[in-house]
Amino acid sequence: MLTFFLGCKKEEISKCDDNIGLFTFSSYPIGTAIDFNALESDPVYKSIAIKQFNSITPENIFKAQYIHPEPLLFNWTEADRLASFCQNNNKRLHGHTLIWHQQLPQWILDYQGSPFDWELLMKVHIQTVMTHFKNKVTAWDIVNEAFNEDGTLRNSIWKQKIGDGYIEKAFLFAREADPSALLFYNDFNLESNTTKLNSVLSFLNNLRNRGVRIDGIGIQMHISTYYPEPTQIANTFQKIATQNYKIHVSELDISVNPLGKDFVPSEELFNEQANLLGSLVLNYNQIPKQFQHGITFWGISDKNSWIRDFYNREDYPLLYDDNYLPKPCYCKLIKTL
Ligand code: 9MR
Repeated sequence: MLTFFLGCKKEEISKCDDNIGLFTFSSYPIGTAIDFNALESDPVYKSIAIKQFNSITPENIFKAQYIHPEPLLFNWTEADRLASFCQNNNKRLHGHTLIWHQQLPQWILDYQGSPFDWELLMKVHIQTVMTHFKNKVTAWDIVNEAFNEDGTLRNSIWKQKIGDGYIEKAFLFAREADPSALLFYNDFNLESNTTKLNSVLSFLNNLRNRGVRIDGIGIQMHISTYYPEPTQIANTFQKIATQNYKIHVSELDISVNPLGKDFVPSEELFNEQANLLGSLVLNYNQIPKQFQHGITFWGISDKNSWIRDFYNREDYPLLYDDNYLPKPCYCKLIKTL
């Protein structure tokens, strides 16, 4: 029943046959977050990842909890397998994420030490991971979600232990570890919350004025058919690009049920989802080329999306339905790229 509403019309996807991927329609990278377990266990998932996308962001396995489980232990096994997958299939690997307040291992949460000890811990984490993936990861989300919605700095464990200067230090340590990697600041709601966007921009500009190199901003864009307005998205792209930051639409999904109501699927709603994606892409196309880092979807099929688990609600936020059939937003993407 749902598949009927979700599916593209056959003639619409005929342009995209088995050997052609989404990225072949685009002048900038088209990415997906990869759920490593799905990649290794689900051949359909894997073949779509290979065929359709040319940029990969690890959804979880590069986060400190997985990659740095003990003070002196780095677990490279899965991350290395993903890096080889990217190399073998000619995919860009976007590293996500080094400094965040979530998905930290217990030993970091329990760590006792002076601000200097914490700074050293952060340095070792950033530099060990970045050095390990030198020439394999071309860009990194160095700091993730450091701001509150009111534009103040989030009181994360890093801010508590090191002070407000932790962001500057994280970027400096990163640059030292891999001078050729692109360094990003990544956050959510930047497209809908002007106060937050302005704070992030003035904070990063201030760091730049002090000589810290920051290459780009990841706008996550966990958005919905209810908000934001396409003009807000356009204004956000404009504002960031005019201040000389690359823009990565870094975690795109479009919820069709953000309020978690009893869900009534309709063709109209999935067309609305497609139209919002279409206008986002048309606006992204307007950004000067040197600032287009790419558009990354936060998953492949609705069934793999974090949203269902996290919010415990029925939702269909991605390009493919639960049976891996392309949805109207997929067709719209091909038309607008
Ligand atoms: O998609 C990720 C999910 O599998 C994890 O359980 C979750 C843990 O908080 O993190 C999700 O990814 C997040 C990303 O790393 C940062 N921005 C928000 C994403 C969705 O929560």
